[in-house]
Amino acid sequence: MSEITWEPLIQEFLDGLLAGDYDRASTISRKTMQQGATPAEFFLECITPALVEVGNRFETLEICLPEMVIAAEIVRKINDEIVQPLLLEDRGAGGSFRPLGKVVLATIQGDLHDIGKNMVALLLKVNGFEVVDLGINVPPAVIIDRAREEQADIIGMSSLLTTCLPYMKDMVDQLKAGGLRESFAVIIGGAAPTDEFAERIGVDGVGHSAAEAVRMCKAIMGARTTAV
Ligand code: B1M
Repeated sequence: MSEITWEPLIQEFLDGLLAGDYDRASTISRKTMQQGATPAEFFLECITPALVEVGNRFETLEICLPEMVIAAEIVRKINDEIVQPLLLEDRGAGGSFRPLGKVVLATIQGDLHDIGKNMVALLLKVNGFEVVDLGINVPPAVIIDRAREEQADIIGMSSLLTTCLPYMKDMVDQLKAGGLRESFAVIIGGAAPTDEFAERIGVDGVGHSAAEAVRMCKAIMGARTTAV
């Protein structure tokens, strides 16, 4: 971990987001990584808390939906143009490698949030997984069909909206009804699902950060390899 003091940077980055100022926010991103923060660290320590604060201000009506939309758009651009290329560089020379496992990943039906899900996809790739990203607002049946088609090892679902949690349960119920529950490990994550919810619907894991998603997937594939 770098020796960076994050609080002032979060505040500056947040100010950039709330002012709709891409240049300001991207300059802070570049500068912080030049000072030694890794891209993953910057995402976790600066982007994520700034976005949480954007959400808090939306909830307390200090800002309106268009401001939240603009903040999210700036973060998407910074992720695509700065964070992701640097993270992929860290992956090394590339070339042929045998993936650790295949993950079919989606933001569940009804939910359009994808900043966190995209980071999960990226970190899984960086850590050697093949990821089939189905995008946002994906119905359970579509996830299952695709997981079968792709012969995936793991299904991952993300949700930030509590109103969409029933679709996660529905996905697991559909797997059970089709006799497919044992065919895939299922992990969930995002701000909405709690540990208690995960246990109740019977998934193999719940994660609250992209790093946890990677740990869960590695543990699942590790367990499978040892079991063979
Ligand atoms: Co929305 N939004 N939003 N929003 N939004 C939240 C989620 C909210 C908490 C804000 C608030 O009120 N405080 C609230 C949900 C309340 C609730 O359900 N309890 C909310 C709301 C209400 C809404 C709308 C309904 C607003 C409206 O229209 N009136 C609407 C819903 C649209 C829809 O989805 N149908 C809406 C819309 C939007 C925008 C489009 C403007 C934008 C999303 C843009 C986009 O994603 N492309 C947006 C944003 C940006 C947010 C906040 C501010 C930030 C979300 C984010 O990107 N966080 C959010 C506030 C908050 O989260 N506190 C909020 C950063 C991201 C890195 O974290 O996604 O949690 P997160 O991902 C983490 C971990 O959770 C984990 O790893 C990630 C990386 O570390 N993780 C997994 C995620 N998926 C995982 C999967 C795994 C494992 C780990 O395994 C498979």
